[in-house]
Amino acid sequence: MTTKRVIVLAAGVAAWACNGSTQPACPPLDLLKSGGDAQSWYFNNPLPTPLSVTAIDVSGRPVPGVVVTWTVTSGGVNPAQSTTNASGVATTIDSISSTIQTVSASFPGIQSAVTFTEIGSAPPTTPGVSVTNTAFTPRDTAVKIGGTVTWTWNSGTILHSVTYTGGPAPLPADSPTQGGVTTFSTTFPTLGRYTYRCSVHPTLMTGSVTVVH
Ligand SMILES: [Cu+2]
Repeated sequence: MTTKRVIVLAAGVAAWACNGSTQPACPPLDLLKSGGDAQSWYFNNPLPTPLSVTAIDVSGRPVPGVVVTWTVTSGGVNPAQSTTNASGVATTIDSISSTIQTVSASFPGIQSAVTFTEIGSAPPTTPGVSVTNTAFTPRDTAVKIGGTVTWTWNSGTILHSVTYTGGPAPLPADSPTQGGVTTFSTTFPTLGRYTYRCSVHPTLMTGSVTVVH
């Protein structure tokens, strides 16, 4: 059988198999970004949100079973290939090792690859948090492992605390409930995300510290 006849036969089968609005979906035509684009995070740490794409056919229906290849300009993705699930979605975990990273997702025959752009930076080693009436600013802080976070009270005589509520065990020591011109510091030797709140204003004042590489 000639190559030309094989192609005609294959096209005919595909058209029959995916005709109309019922499943199965047609062969994949394109990828759509489903999540994880334009994140800012720290060098050599997995981005908080995995990168994900959805394979769609000519009618926009999700296509399962498509092997997606992820290509990075720096850093790395794990895995470098992933297969779309029953919802047509493939994901990968991404890490950055430069200021700007471009990740592309594609499969053989795709019209044009999808690209993600991520921003990397070095994590701070001594970040500060302001304690005011009634918020921690910034609410979410990142620190390099082994670094120290310092909270500075800017709340006059109104009392607040830094009271840990979650994170890798053992939790760090809490601050006193205090006001005036004062500070409190915690050094973080363990990777992970810690949550804390003010014991006086537990619903108004919450925060987190994420310890990264
Ligand atoms: Cu408070």
